[in-house]
Amino acid sequence: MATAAAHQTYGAEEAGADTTYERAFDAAVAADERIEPRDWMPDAYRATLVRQMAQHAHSEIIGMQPEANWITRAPSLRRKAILMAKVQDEAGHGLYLYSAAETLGTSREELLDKLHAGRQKYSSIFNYPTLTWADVGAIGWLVDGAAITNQVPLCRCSYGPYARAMVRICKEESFHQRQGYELLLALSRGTPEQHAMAQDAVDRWWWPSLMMFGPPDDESAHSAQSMTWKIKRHSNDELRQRFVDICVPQAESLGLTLPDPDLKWNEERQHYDFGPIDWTEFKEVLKGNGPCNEQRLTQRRRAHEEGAWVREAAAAYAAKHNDTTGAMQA
Ligand code: BYC
Repeated sequence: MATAAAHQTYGAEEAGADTTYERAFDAAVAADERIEPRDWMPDAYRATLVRQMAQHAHSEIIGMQPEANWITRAPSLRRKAILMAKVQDEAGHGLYLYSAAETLGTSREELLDKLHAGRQKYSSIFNYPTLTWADVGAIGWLVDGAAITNQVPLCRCSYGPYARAMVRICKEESFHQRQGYELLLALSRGTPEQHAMAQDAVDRWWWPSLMMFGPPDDESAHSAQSMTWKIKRHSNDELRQRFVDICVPQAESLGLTLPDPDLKWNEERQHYDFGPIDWTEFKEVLKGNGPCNEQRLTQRRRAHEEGAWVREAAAAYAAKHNDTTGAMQA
C-alpha cells in the first residue's frame, strides 16, 4: 500500500464515511496500487472477487478429476510421475486460491459447501470426458494454454492476495502446458494410430477450450465492471483471440490440424479469423447439462465426505498442539 489516504482500514465506526473511502479506493485502483485485505473496498468489489476466485479455486480441484482418470493407465513410469505431479499442482492451486479468498472473509468450508450445493460454478471445460491417453496431452496444451492466456494478466489484478497467488500458479501452468505439448508431439510423430489419437483429442478439446474464456463481450455480465476495477485486464474476446493466434502456429509445428474450416490469417486485422462458437452448448454445460457435470459433482461430494476423517484428525492434532504449546508457555 503506497499512499496512506488511499488505503484506509475499514471499521464499523467508519460506516457513513464511504464516499471518502470510495474515492481513495478508486484513486488506488487508478494508480495501479494493490488493494490489500485490510483496506476499505466496495461490497460489490469484494463480492466479485469472491465469486471469481471461488470459481477459479473450484475449477482447479474439479480439474484434477479428468486427468487423474489416466494416472493408473499412463503408458510409462515417467509419464505417470509427470501426471501425478501435475494433478498435485492443481490441488495446490486450489489451496492458494481458497486461502486468497479467505482474506476477503469467506471460509474455505463455506465455498466448498456452495460448490457441493451447485450454488457456485467451476469452469465449463471440466465437464468433458477424457476418453484416451491423448486427452492428457490435449488438456495440457489447450486447456492449460488457455488458462495461462487468461491468468497471466491476473498477476496484475488489483487485489493483492489474488495477484500474488497467480504468479506461482502461472509458473506451474507453464510447465503443464509444455508437458502437454511434448506429449502430443510424441504421439503425433508416433505410429499412424497414435497420430490419429492425438488428432481426435485436439478435435474434441478445441472448441470447449475457446469457451473457457467466457461468453462473448457483448454478453459478458461482469467484464465491464471487473475491468474498471482492474480485476480483469482484458476482455473475454480479446484473450480468446490471443489464444487462437498462439495456437495456430503451434498446431502446425505439432503436425496436427485445428477443427475449424474458417480458421485463416486476416492480414488487415493481423489476427486469425475463426468460425462461430456453439454458445448453446456452452450455456447447456453451465446449466449442468454437459457430458460429465453430474459425475464431477458426485465425485467431488464423495471425496469431501470420505476426507472428513482427515479434516477431523488435522483439527484434533492442531488442538492438541495448541494445548501443548499453551502449557509450555504457561
Ligand atoms: N465456465 O460475465 P462473465 C483451471 C460464467 S482453468 C463456467 O464473462 P467473468 C485449470 C461467469 O462465472 C479455469 N462459467 O464472467 C486449468 C458468469 O456467471 P456468474 C479456471 C463461466 O467472471 C488446467 C457468467 O458466465 N480459470 O482452473 O467476468 C487444469 C458470465 O460471464 C465460464 C478461472 O477461473 C466458463 N468457462 O469472466 C486445472 C480464471 N465463463 O458467476 C485447472 C479466472 C464464464 O455470474 N476467472 N462463466 O454466475 C476469469 O478470468 C473469469 O471469471 C472468466 C469469466 C473469464 C472465466
